[in-house]
Amino acid sequence: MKQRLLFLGPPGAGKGTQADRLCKKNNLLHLSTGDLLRSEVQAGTDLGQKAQTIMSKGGLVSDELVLSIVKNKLIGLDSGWLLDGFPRNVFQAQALEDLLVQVDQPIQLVVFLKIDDGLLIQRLLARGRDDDNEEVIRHRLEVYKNMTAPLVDHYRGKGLLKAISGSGTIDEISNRIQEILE
Ligand code: B4P
Repeated sequence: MKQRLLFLGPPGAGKGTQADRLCKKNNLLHLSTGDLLRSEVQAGTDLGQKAQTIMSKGGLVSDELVLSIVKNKLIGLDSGWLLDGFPRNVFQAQALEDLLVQVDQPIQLVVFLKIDDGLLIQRLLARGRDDDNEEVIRHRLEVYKNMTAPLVDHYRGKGLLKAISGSGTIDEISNRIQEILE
């Protein structure tokens, strides 16, 4: 099975949910930049304080902060990994590629979870995290369309992307992902 994966998709597509399951089952390190940033916020670090205001409005935290977190986790790692919610823009994707060349661990597969806006909004409102209110969700979707969606073509062009539908039950989506990982 592929050991170096990236999950791409809009907020609420199920990236975090599926990444968590897959990593537990296959012993991969789950690297969610959203979770890592929320831990910094909770711990009240300088980085967390800088990130909090941006996250509560649904914007993207600075590339510099996010990259420093990811680099610390990836360098020296000897297990497989799954990147969830990172990269979020072309600059982060390029920086990631440079880093992965350095550590000689190229991405093996990018899984793109496709899903309609209506379903995303419904799911996120039902979750009700601090940044899950309708105004902030709509802004996160705009940011996704402008900044993150171009990565779909970026990875498709490299022959790394496989798209699956993100609608259906959590088990159905896990099965779809399992099929493309074999
Ligand atoms: P993230 O933590 O990445 O938030 P997200 O995109 O909303 O999460 P995700 O898409 O994983 O949610 P999931 O589908 O699992 O980012 C939050 C913020 O952090 C960003 O807005 C940004 O400010 C900052 N940030 C993070 N990474 C960054 C980066 N690289 N650069 C800059 N800033 C960054 O879950 C959604 C809900 O749907 C859950 O309640 C789940 O239970 C439910 N669900 C999942 N699958 C379902 C299904 N099949 N059916 C029904 N419900 C389902």
